[in-house]
Amino acid sequence: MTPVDDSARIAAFEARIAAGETIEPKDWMPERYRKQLVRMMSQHAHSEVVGMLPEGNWITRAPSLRRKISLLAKVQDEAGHGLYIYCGTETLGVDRDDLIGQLLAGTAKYSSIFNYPTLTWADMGAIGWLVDGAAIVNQTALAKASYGPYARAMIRICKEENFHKRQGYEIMATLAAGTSAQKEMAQDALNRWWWPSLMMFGPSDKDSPNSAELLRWKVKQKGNDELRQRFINLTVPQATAIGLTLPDPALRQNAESGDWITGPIDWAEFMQVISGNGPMNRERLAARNKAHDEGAWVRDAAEAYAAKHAARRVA
Ligand code: FAQ
Repeated sequence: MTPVDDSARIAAFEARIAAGETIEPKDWMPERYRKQLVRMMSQHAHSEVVGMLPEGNWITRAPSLRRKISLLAKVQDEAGHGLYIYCGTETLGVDRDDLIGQLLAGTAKYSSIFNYPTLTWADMGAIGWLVDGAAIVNQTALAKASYGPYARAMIRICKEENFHKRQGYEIMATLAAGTSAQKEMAQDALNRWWWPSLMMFGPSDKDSPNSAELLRWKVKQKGNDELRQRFINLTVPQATAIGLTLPDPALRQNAESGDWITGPIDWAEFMQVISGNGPMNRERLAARNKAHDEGAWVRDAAEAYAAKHAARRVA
């Protein structure tokens, strides 16, 4: 078979991207663009779904009815985010079952952050404040991504993440203004979640194999380091405002740029976590597999219901 010459189509596609146009599912796109989107969007969807586990763990132990309702709503929102993004991924011609199969088999990536344990109630505050806070910084940029279904999903998701961040920050502020034991609990949670939150943005640009291509195709609007810096600059004054200290003796402000400069990030720890050896990787995958197995009857029932209705329509 003679290889197809796509150079004219690629040039037209890149001109559309350069002009700021949005690419839609039925538009022609280079296979590599499609693959990159499937990779990134499926990892993102998996992260939302696995991300329910660390917080789901505390729903039954929330300290009041109000806290329980907020946490329950937040965890349900994360399930919804997973669904939107899996649907978005299906517009690229992949089967959701295949993606979920990869997650359950441990061959797909999901965000490193969800492989850390939630040890105290203050961790619910730290996750909302820092993890959702980092997700908002990252996803506000993705809301302008060149692929329409992904960008549109991000707009709605960011609105919900804003509520998540506020409920987390409020938990932290309340604990930090409480008894000395409560303040200590909040500080301990911040100490454990700060560095993993910075790792959420991915490796430094110089070690990020996908960034250049994704930036060129305007899937990513900004590099990993720039988004991380934005998150740090937003978060340092928030910690100070509630009397907590970031666990970084090297943290200092650059007088010229105003940027807060952190000490070195432990990228060896990050590599361990994303290769399956973080503190909770095995537990998270086991929990997802258990939930999937226990939900088999729901999938069977939904299929039987759909088949019954399809048969009625034919009759
Ligand atoms: N964890 O070349 P890059 C949330 C991998 S949602 C694990 O820089 P890229 C909401 C990367 O995949 C959180 N792996 O990659 C919530 C690649 O591996 P591959 C999820 C990571 O794609 C809150 C390799 O390293 N958000 O939190 C990570 O250009 C609370 C090289 O990296 C998204 O997924 C990591 N942190 O940039 C839910 C946002 N970082 O695939 C519940 C969308 C990098 O080549 C509770 N994704 N890797 O084998 C993105 O913005 C990007 O994909 C990055 C990575 C920035 C994550």
